[in-house]
Amino acid sequence: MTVELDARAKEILRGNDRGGYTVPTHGLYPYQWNWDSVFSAWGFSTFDLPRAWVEIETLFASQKADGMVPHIIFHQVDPGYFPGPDVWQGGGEPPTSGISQPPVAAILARLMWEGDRDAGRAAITALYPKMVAWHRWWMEHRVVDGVAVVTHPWESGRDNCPDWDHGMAGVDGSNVGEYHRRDTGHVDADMRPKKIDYDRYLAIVYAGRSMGWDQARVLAEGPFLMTDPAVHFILLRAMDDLAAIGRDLGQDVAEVEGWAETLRAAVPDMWNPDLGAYDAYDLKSGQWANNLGTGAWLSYLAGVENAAMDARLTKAWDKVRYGIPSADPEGATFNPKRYWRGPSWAVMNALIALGFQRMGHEAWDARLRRETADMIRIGGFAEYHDPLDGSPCGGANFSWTAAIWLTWAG
Ligand code: 9YW
Repeated sequence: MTVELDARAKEILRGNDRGGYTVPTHGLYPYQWNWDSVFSAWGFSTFDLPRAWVEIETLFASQKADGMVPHIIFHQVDPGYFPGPDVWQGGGEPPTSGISQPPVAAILARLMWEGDRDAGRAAITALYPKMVAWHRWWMEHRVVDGVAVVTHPWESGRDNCPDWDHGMAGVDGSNVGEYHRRDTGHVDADMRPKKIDYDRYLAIVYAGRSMGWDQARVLAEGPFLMTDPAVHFILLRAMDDLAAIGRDLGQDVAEVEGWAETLRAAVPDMWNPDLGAYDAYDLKSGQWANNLGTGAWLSYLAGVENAAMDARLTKAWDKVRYGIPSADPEGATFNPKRYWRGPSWAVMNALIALGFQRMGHEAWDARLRRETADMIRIGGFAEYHDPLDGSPCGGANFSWTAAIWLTWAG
């Protein structure tokens, strides 16, 4: 069984390879997505290391002059996905979107590099200054008072999770006109964000576009701005990993270490005492999200933990059977099949497990790995899974789920 799943996972990655970059899955997502691509690279690194490094090189080839690495790169126009390059108008050749995605590159590149330094030396040496530039972009354009923020739910990678409900309520989506969604033609509409969400996603894109994606203006004037503990902890961990890579390469890492210090010093500011956990905060309306979600779970990744929160989190985990739920199972809006509002994501479980490993939570790591493997055995290489019964949700033959099987779960 395991051998068969290994072979199938490799087949999926090879099948989603479009030559230098990997699509998340055929049909639903026909372009290169930033963090999907890095997870795919990690997956490739288990059986084709040169191909793995090429994946990250292709991603960074679309880095903007200001250092941003875009969230989607539209290599070949495909009518199967909306909104495409004509809507985004993010510039570039190939064209890109106008926002970024969680900066996991340094975290996984370090693992790849430490797995085989000789094979990775040239690639990591070329990549290092690009990753520094991207992290500088985050510090300059997506960190407010030391805390990481997102200017669009898509920038967080967790589109419709309950974290964003307050911020989204403040976005006027009534003027976006008629448009034709393609996602619901590929997968069950009950597993996707709702129309009201899409109207607002588009309204935020139109606002950024009208500012010519001037990122200082997007931050200051955009219609959505929330702190994101998940991105914060990912960025903080990525800073530590980037500094480690830099030291290995004999670079002066003082600037990177300084960024890590800034982010670390602000961790207490993300603590919501009423929730008893790290939480997202809406900078527009001044409200906590009050959601026990992925952000809290990712704290371990950055070497942060809190005994009071541990108990809250494990209680939520115990309510489901297959991995970490993307929203609190006891929350009023929990839905085990609707995208980021409850389902378990193999890719998130793997990232959370890297945190457990960092903090020496071996039993949690083993449990999460077992549950994720079981979920994939039940539901296959789906985009994500129902955390109650492991059934497959969203798109099938998903690159990042295949990658997680090969690197950690399988
Ligand atoms: C979208 C590709 C992307 C992921 C995101 C996920 C979803 C929807 O799909 O975004 O249309 O961009 O939320 O994390 O990168 O798999």
